[in-house]
Amino acid sequence: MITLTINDKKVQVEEGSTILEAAQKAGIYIPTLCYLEEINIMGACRLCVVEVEGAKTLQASCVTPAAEGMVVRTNTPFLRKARKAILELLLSDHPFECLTCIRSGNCELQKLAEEFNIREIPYHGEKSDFKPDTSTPSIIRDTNKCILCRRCISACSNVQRVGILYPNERGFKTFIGPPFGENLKDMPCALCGQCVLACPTGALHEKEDIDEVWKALEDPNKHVIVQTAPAIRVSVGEAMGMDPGSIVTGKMVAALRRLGFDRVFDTDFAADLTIMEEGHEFLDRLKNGGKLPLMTSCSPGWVKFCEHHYPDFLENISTCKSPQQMFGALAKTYYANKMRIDPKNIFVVSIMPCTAKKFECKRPEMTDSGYLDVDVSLTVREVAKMFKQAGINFDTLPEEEFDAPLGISTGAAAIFGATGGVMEAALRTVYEVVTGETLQNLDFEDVRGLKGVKEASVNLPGITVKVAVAHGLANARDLLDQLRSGEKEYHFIEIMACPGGCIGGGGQPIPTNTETRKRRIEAIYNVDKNMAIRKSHENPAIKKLYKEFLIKPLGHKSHELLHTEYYQ
Ligand code: HC0
Ligand code: SF4
Repeated sequence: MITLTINDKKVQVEEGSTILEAAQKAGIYIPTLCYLEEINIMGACRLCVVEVEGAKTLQASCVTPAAEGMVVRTNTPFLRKARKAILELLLSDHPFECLTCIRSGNCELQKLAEEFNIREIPYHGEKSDFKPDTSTPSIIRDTNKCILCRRCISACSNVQRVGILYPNERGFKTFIGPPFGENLKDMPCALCGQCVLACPTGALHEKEDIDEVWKALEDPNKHVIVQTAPAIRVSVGEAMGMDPGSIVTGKMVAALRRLGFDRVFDTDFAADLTIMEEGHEFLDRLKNGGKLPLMTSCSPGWVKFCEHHYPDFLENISTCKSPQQMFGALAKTYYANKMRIDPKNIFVVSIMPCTAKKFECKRPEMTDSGYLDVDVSLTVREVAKMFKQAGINFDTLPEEEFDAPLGISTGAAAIFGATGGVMEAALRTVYEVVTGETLQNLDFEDVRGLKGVKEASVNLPGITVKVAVAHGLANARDLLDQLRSGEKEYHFIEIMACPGGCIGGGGQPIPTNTETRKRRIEAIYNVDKNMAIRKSHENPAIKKLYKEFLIKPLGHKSHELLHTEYYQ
């Protein structure tokens, strides 16, 4: 341990800690901007500067190691002036669009400008004038709002190891983006949105589709239905001001109903269906010598990443569409028939923790119902805005139930939202289908948690099935490279593009960090534990769907509506 003095207070920290960490441990606030815990630690913005006795210049506390006997001051008139000048310089090349900015009210630069009492900018001169990149259906890059903190670069290069964002040019002309100012559309970008979560301002954000949903809700000829992703029932509350990990399933249903949706359904229903189809696909490949390991297909960021970076594994990816898309295809066929509604008048909205889902629903493969299977996909942040626009007091809402039949689901579906959940749900079903026996312990602990790559094995008659789970694209790379080299062999693999799985998706509330991810994961497993049914094949609405419509897993209708192939 090291002892140093910060603002006359003795602080003990472990060797290797930075001054910033020591201050945080002592409850002393130092403002930061480019610093993002565990992701971006480079001392670029200098806002966290402190005075260190004996040092000739101010030191960036996020990168300066704490040392034995060090005497530090974090709050002096000179430091306040220096920090204010840094902010004023940043703001001198920042558009004054706070009132109309997507991050207004949740912008780190805006918060600091207010804290430092900045009422005018003393520096006037040339301003950056970049054209926003609106080339993808998922993410918008507005370089004029970029403060060059490089947090997005670290998220893309280190957390995801995709590496398509760079500093371009030099000096005043510097901008962060794909090389040579290319558009995201023309890059091997996964559209995962981890860069969006890292951005402190409005320079990177989702493409907003709220107005399109309001328009559909206002159209008397449209039957507008909504589906909610597994991970959002533990994060929508957070976007409405509740604690991370609050479980708000019933209130979320009530709020969506008050927005005017004709039916409030659940992606979890389709997640159970995915397990039926994917579980049988796995058994079919195992029995008939199909391509193994089978890899899950539900994370569109992962699928896009595979298409660009590991096309040799495309045949390994399950032909199952994601639950979002299975839901859409069924809504405009099975449900439309049942309700006697012309599918052209059905408008399907999904609420997802994801930016890549916006891209997925616009993929040309996703029109097997004869229409766009899912019309619009909103992020958690967008739906929270709709609740606020509608004056919904989330806290006081009653708990309401999803509508039947596309709202009935199991605990197995709920855990899809956490890394390892799809695998665990699949194993619960595959085991019972193959052995005909009741699984004694439903909790596959080995595939749970935040370890980058997890492994487990399950004994089925005549074979030990080896499975692996990776979350975050850097971990996916490690796993895929080991498969390519023959170092590892598995039968079944789950890959999710985002760290933590969908609970850490690019469409989740900001901030999303390790702490919020942990709390949301804990909540997801509590949802599962409290469900009456916890295995997908026991979902009565799914049984009925097969009886009335699909007939059997991997049957003709399933192939027509629920399966696809990926290529790029
Ligand atoms: Fe997910 Fe999904 S679990 S990808 O992470 O499979 O976005 O929550 O909706 O589709 O169900 C996201 C979350 C989903 C899908 C489901 C899968
Ligand atoms: Fe990188 Fe993901 Fe952002 Fe694309 S969306 S730039 S892959 S972090």
